[in-house]
Amino acid sequence: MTSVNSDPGAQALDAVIVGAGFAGLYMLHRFKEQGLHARILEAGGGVGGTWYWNRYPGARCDIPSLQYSYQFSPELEQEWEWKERYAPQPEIMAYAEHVVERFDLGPHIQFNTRVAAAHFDDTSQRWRVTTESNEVFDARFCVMATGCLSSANDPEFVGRERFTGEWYHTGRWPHEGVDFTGQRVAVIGTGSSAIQSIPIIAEQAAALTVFQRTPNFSVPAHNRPQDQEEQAEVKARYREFRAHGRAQPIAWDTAGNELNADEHSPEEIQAECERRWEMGGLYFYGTFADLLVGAEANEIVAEFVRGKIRERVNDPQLAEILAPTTVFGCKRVCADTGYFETYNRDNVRLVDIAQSGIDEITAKGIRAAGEEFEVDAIVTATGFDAMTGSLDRIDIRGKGGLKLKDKWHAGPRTYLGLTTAGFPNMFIISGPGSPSVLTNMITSIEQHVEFIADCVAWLDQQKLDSIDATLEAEDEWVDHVNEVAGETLLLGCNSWYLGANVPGKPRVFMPYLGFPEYVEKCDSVAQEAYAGFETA
Ligand code: N01
Repeated sequence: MTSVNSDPGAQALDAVIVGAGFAGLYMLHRFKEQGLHARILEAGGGVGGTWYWNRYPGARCDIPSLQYSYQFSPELEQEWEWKERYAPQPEIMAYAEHVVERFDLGPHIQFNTRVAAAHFDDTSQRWRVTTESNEVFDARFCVMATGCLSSANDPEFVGRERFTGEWYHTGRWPHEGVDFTGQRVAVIGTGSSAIQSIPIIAEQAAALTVFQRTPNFSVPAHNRPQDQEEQAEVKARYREFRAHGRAQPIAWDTAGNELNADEHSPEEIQAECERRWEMGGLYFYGTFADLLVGAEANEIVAEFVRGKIRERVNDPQLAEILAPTTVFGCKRVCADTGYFETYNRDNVRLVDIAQSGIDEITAKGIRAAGEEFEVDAIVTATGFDAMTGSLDRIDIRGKGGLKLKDKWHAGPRTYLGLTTAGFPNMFIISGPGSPSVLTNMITSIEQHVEFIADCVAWLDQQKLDSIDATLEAEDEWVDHVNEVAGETLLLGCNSWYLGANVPGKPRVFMPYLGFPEYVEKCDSVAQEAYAGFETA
């Protein structure tokens, strides 16, 4: 049903989509196919979302590209040729740009347009979306495709304003690149972004000092040029290959072992761990079926990877500082290229700040662990205000002027991670409470988009104007997400999954573990005339 524009000064649309990452692009494509008048509003100057901003050296995906890619179009799957096993950022950007061209999305994307507010109008039952430059859109649907890892986390370091050198954040990397040749560089943080960029910065810089608050598990990615035979073989059976991926808990094929650790002999355990080491990176999630739920299974894998760190780092004391003591997978495991070996270089130093953190930033560098480190450039690889950060930065108000920030003050609450009660016709793609960041993001995104597109088509068939989650359904879903997380080992460390990386953020486990179960739930909700929603 098309309702009337309630505001003559506003541009009327059927749907505003916020963000031109992989979620926004596919949402636009689906809406366009359904004949909806939709537009993407994108803060950046190009498409790609997190891949547009994260141009730091070494940025690449950690799921093989043959899987970390769209599956909605068999033609697209066949025509795109991946060049590396794990595509680097420029190749992923080129893919996103190709998608825009191929599906003629360009005319419906407005760049350099940051959304400041989205308010639901109780009278017209429409969304009024305002940009930072005061452009106003009036739309029946508002889809937040704002991404899970797009709001940079900028810790408030004391003295930050005093620093006279260059300051970078991996998540907002200069488009022209940075040449560190001959410079003294500091990197703060040792998450995925740091682990990918440190080996490359170390090769360029005169001296590199890394400030580590918590060590991370990382396994060599074994990146290499894409094997063309493998690519042809996968393309020949892409439907079956994708279906198998979608049937896995993390929505991609890790060639997961169906047995628990205790169903193996010690020799078999060792062989399986070595096999995973050869497969590389996140294939380690498939080592044992009970990896994320069984403490013993987890410790076996954790200790195996610690052993490898001890082999990779020459100095035994340094190796101990670099070896995590936490649950394996409690924070997202990293896939690296020569990360631990980088600490064997003469120009690299690790500073353990686990106890006292960074004391202050000075005009010339960083004071920490009782020393001042003089540097020319500081790279903060301090991550993101994940999952809720980008929504928080928009003034979102639902029925009766209810602010999303107020509703979520004790932590995000959603139904299926896709909607939140009191905000009719607003959808969130890969929101808190959806599998999102625990899965192959592109596969999750496609499932969400298809759910939303089908829901909009159903509303029109039923001649309904709007849909809103009920509080009861939302409460039940939030309890269920917590219950599932509570059965795992994932609550045991200070991860961004829990919001623990951002001071003051409520500690709530945000993603949902279990892609196939999630899809089943969404399918049954749709089949039961959108159970758990009320319509008008
Ligand atoms: O961020 P992170 P990231 N003082 O939050 C430290 C995806 N990703 O950008 O652990 C000192 O993981 C912080 O320390 P601690 C992927 O899902 C994927 O690296 O909080 N240090 C940590 O070491 C990933 O999980 C790829 O104690 C501070 C680091 O900064 C997610 O994005 C590549 C600090 C932040 O690590 C985030 O990764 C890159 C402070 N005040 C990212 N505050 C792929 O491979 C934070 N830290 C696809």
